[in-house]
Amino acid sequence: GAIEEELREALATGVGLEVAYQPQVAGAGKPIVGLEALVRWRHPGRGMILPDQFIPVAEQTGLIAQIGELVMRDACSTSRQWPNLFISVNLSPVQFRGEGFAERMIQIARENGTDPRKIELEITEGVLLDDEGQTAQTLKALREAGFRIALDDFGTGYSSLGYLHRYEVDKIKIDRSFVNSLGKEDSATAIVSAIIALGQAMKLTVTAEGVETQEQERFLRSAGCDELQGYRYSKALDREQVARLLDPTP
Ligand code: G
Ligand code: G
Ligand code: MN
Ligand code: NA
Repeated sequence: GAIEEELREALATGVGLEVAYQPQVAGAGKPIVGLEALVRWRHPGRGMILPDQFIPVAEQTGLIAQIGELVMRDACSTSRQWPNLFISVNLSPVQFRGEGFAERMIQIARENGTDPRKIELEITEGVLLDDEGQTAQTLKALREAGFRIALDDFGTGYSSLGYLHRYEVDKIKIDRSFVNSLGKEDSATAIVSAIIALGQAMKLTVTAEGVETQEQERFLRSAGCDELQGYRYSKALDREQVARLLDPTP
């Protein structure tokens, strides 16, 4: 279709696909510790298109591999610019299943002079649903190279606990639907508290996504959440905006 052709063109010309970065903080009033890379498509006619609208097409057409590599290269160069921060990169299940995926990630980091320990790869249940042997092998290769692994959208899948039991990960990111329901539904309070306690017991870092209000922040802080991300701190920014936020000139 039209989207596929235009996406191919954007990849071929390098015009239109951009990466924005959303800050992650080490707690209320604490410094920025990480940036999540979020791809955007500045379409010549249609304006800014968000990933929900083109990632599925990219997955169906195989273009996701190229998009993923573009995002990874951008993340590596951002990592070089701010070596004290970690950079999070979202992985599509289709991309993860691709032949030689772990090797490509390792190669891109090496080509860009980026320490894989500064790159965090966010995977969702969709990644872990697949063939267990292959998934475990790819995860192992990535972790051995130094990449950190985060379980994104944690708690929304079918078998979140089963995955934690089977696969070694470094971090869990509490899905923003739970954070959004804090203070509105008692179950959200219980679920978020339990996820944080679970993360602490397993010595994993716990990040809350979609933090918007002071009440959510207060609750998450008192429950012992390690990192916070959401509009309360910052939306996704382009690199110049990140630079102004991190290195403000007086
Ligand atoms: O802000 P936002 O609309 O950017 O992101 C919407 C969804 O798209 C999120 O679930 C996010 O994980 C996903 N997403 C954003 N950037 C990427 C990317 O580079 N690759 C993949 N596979 N998904 C992404
Ligand atoms: O699934 P993933 O966690 O990668 O999604 C990131 C998405 O969450 C992006 O679309 C980003 O724009 C969005 N997002 C980030 N912070 C907030 C927030 O505080 N509130 C809401 N509603 N969305 C957010
Ligand atoms: Mn994410
Ligand atoms: Na998420």
